[in-house]
Amino acid sequence: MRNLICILLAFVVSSSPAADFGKVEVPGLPPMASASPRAIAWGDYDNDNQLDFIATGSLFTQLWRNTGSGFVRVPVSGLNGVSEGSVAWGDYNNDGRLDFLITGTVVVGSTASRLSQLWRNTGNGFAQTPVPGLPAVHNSDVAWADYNNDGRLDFMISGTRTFADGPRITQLWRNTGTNFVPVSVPWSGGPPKTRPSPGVTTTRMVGATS
Ligand SMILES: [Ca+2]
Ligand SMILES: [Ca+2]
Ligand SMILES: [Ca+2]
Repeated sequence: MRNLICILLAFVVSSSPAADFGKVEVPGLPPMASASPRAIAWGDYDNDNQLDFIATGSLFTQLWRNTGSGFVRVPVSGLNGVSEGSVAWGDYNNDGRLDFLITGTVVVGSTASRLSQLWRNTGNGFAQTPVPGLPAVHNSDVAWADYNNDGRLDFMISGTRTFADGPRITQLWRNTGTNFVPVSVPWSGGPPKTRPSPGVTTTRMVGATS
């Protein structure tokens, strides 16, 4: 019986498809400094059934379109390069085109500041869409989800509002159909800076939702 199990296991292993990954060069894609938090999000923003991606890193933000045989960079007018940020795709207005949220540190001249911006996919490019009251953050994360099942994507945002390590925020914003409004989420887990208990893990959420 033991020999039979070994033979079956050997058959399963030998008949399993081997993982076949190889490095794909993307000429022009800048390296990301290891000390700077960065983010990459996949999403088929032009609906050609080929996943594209947007990357942020050391004060850059770049959209790259999948041509089927490689990637080409697509300029987004007015989009700042950021570092210590996050980016996430989501079709917040249900027009069938992926939009995106981006946060992070931006430097204009010699002045560093933070941003949190929603960019709408117009079909011919992207246009920044104001979200009144949305806090600008860095060391941040953003994620889309329809938490209240009304058919409209909402989002969560977390991060730091100053360069002096605080104040930190984590907020849920509800999509009303015409705008976004913050939602009060009662917190009973202790002071905001309480560290998680041993064994508790947190998950960074970066991805596309269509
Ligand atoms: Ca595509
Ligand atoms: Ca959209
Ligand atoms: Ca919703």
